[in-house]
Amino acid sequence: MTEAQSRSAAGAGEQLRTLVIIPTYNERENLPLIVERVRSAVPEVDILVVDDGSPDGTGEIADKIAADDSQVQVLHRDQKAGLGAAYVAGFQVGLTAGYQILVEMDADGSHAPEQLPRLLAALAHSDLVLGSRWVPGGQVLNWPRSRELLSRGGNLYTRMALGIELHDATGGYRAYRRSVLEAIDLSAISSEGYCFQVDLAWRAVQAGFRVTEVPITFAERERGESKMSGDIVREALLRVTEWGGAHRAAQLRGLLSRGSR
Ligand SMILES: Nc1nc2c(ncn2[C@@H]2O[C@H](COP(=O)(O)OP(=O)(O)OP(=O)(O)O)[C@@H](O)[C@H]2O)c(=O)[nH]1
Ligand SMILES: [Mg+2]
Repeated sequence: MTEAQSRSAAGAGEQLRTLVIIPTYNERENLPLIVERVRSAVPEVDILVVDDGSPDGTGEIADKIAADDSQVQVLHRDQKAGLGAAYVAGFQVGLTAGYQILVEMDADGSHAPEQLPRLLAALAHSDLVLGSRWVPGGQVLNWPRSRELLSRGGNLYTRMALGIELHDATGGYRAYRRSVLEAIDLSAISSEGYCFQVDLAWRAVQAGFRVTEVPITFAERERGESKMSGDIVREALLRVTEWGGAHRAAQLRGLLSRGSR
């Protein structure tokens, strides 16, 4: 299907082959619940669980679910290598298998599968749809004030450093047209935490794709442990600053070379 055909198919409400990728590390309590919710909210989509050898047995639970449901697959990786690497591996599997739409979703229930149709519908007029907590209509439930400030502050900083209009570039509930992921050199991506999300959104914007945001309700995880760490925040801050600096320098060089002509 050409890009134009797939766009009009999405516009007409026709179902494009869609893969929801769920990375897991120690999510044994959450995984069965999230898979069940995705399967009932959007029965036509397939699911790929990408487990990094979770010591709590999440991988085996995923295998059991997959054995009973042909729409669920599992990718096992040897060791915890970060969210970004897990998604890159998942995207590669999905692209090779021919999926037209690839979705990112956390396993811990923060991203409501019931809101997935809203993200998929917005692909009719975009190439990458970000589920956004920080646009009107978006919200976060049960987050401590400190976490909200970190996310809002991180997004404000990202917007200013990169000069982009996105309000939630760090969020991890999103839907990509395959063309976006095909255009990005996935093997060059080494970002891990939230920074991975900014990295992909930034590359998509720079490549000229249409990136839009739809409001979501994000709920704090109820079960299991967070993998969030100070290192993840530091990685994001450093890299966004570097990308912003490089971008501004390129803009300046462009201006100077025009001026000297
Ligand atoms: N495969 C894999 N999945 C990971 C890794 N780190 C985190 N995840 C998963 O990525 C998703 C997001 O991680 P979370 O720990 O929920 O991160 P967060 O949402 O920032 O933090 P909390 O919700 O506060 O716990 C979850 O489904 C995790 O299980 C990893 O190294 N490998
Ligand atoms: Mg989470």
